[in-house]
Amino acid sequence: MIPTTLVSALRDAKLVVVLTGAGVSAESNIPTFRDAMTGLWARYDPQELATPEAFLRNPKLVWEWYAWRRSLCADAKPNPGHEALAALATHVPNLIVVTQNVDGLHHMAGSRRVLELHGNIKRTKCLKEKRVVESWCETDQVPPRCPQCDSMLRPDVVWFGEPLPKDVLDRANQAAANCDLFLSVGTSSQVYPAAGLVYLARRFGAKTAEINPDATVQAEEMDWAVAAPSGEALPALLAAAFPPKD
Ligand code: BJW
Repeated sequence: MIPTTLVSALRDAKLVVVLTGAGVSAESNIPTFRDAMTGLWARYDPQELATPEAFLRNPKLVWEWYAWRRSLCADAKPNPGHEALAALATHVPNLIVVTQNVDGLHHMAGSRRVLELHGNIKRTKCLKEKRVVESWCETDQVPPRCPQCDSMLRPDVVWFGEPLPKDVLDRANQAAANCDLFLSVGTSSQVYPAAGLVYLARRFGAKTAEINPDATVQAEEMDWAVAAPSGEALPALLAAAFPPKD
């Protein structure tokens, strides 16, 4: 399943960047966005739920949709794909996970160097002052209010048309430009700027690989495309590059 040349590139790499998307959490029972039958956008309209305009139009609807998604994430556990990435970081000199996921499962699996490009669903921030509010009271008011400025709380995630957190994006760009190996795992590679990181990595000389059961628009441009679920391919890659010692 894993090309031997990819295994060698992993063994030789000084800095590995792994861009992850919703597919990495699919095996933890968190729905993806764009899978044809099971993706969230097959059932829900992103323009009504994942834009700042949607929140201003109907804050209660958006808050309640995210409350449902938050409960899915709260019940979820890391899968073998998350665990393999955390283990891989103990074998290679430097490994940075750049994730589009908001579920926190990489941290839960034990990954330490994680850049969350699209925020984290477990946090909220207030609409007016953008102050992060880690915990809040569920009251009759939906959405709840910021205890300090009394503006509405919203999920601390990045909606369409919003800028990504600048410091996080800067660090992701820097990591991509400096890595030897860039792995794109479980993402449809349709959402920018995240989908552009692989081009930056290539321009600065990195080898690139995709892990996804369905080849994406970027597959042909990669050095390797592994057509398999990440919960199988990442443990297989780890075992091939760094076999357990007995
Ligand atoms: C498996 C698997 C298994 C299944 N194993 N794999 C350039 C060109 C065109 C457009 C743009 C551009 N630059 C910017 C834009 C606009 C826009 C954009 O990209 N639009 C495109 C969709 C057309 N981008 C933005 O608006 C971004 N902001 C921005 O650019 O701001 C600029 C700005 C600057 C200054 C001032 C103002 C603005 C923001 C994007 C935010 C995206 N937000 C969401 C919601 C986050 C919160 C939430 O969770 O609700 O992020 S949308 C959604 O898509 C979510 C995801 O993180 C993101 C990416 O999705 P992902 O992870 O790739 O999931 P899927 O479902 O698409 O793919 C899953 C894959 O897994 C599939 O391929 C499966 O095959 C695979 N899979 N099982 C491995 N077991």
